[in-house]
Amino acid sequence: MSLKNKILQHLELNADSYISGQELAEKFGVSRNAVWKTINQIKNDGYIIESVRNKGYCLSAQSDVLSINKIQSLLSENAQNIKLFVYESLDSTNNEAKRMISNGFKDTALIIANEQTGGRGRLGRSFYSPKNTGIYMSFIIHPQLNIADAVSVTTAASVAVVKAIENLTDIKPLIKWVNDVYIGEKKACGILTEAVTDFETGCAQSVIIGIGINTTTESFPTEIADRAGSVNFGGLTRNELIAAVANEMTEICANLSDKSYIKDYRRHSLIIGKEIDFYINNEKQTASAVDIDDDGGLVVRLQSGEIKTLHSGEVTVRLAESN
Ligand code: BTX
Repeated sequence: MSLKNKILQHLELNADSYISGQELAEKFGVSRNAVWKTINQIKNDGYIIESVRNKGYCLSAQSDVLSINKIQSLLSENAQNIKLFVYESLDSTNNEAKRMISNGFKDTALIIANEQTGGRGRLGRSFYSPKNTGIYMSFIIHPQLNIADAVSVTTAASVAVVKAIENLTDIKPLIKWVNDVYIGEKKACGILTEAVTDFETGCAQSVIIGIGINTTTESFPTEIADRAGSVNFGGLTRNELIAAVANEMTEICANLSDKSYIKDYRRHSLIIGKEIDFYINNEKQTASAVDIDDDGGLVVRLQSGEIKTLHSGEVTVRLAESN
């Protein structure tokens, strides 16, 4: 480990308390001048470090710089086996996950990027992923589920995100079927799940769960500015939110078959009880959203009175009718 990483790790483990240059120099067997130079390098990476004469250096716990050490230290015992990868920039964390899997990667992992240059949404859409102000990450799991059950992982991931946000803030996020997380009337998170299938067994060999969360993004491209929003909860760092989502995901995935997360999904549904529009065979249909079934399907009542369950697709909420 480089001196920079050693000092950073030590400051992170003691965040918000002062450590003298002398203590760091003795601990790592280097001169105080080397410590001073290294502290400046760490500051240049974006960390907030206060230096006070006669007290030393103090890393602010509010430093919002992605850090493997910090995330690792916040992972629960059950989540400790997740291998963490943090990148400054990637085309897409889902693409990186696919590259790793095709190179034979077999572990549970979380790939995180500080920005994505080609962040992907569903159906070939893009996900705006600017530097420093969002979480762009992909879990790789190997659940050996059949394809139908693998789909439920997406539902589980949206529950993990809302629970993580609720655990750390006073915000009340809601889930818009299938898997968008809304804060107020703005989409703050999107989830893209992709499976690598074993054709012989018909099982999802590996599942990639890509999660994009806007944390402090303030301005969005014009075409999405009216729909996109951020979590933006003062003092919440990306490292904390990433670890909280990973901890929730670990718990939910360990009990995926008991479907208990569906209760949480229903509780956070933005659309149950609302009038919605959706398309079947390019034809617009209007219905009332009645329930979410145990497989994550959306149960709707059509205007004809017929009850139908949707398993995929896009719905829009008719705000005027639904208040
Ligand atoms: P989606 O197709 O439901 O959402 C994409 C749509 O949402 C876009 O067409 C646009 O209207 C809007 N949008 C684009 N960027 C944002 C944004 N930052 N915030 C809110 N709305 C936006 C949702 O697809 C799935 C997105 C998954 C993103 C993650 S990030 C990590 C991983 N890597 C990757 O390439 N994708 C996933």
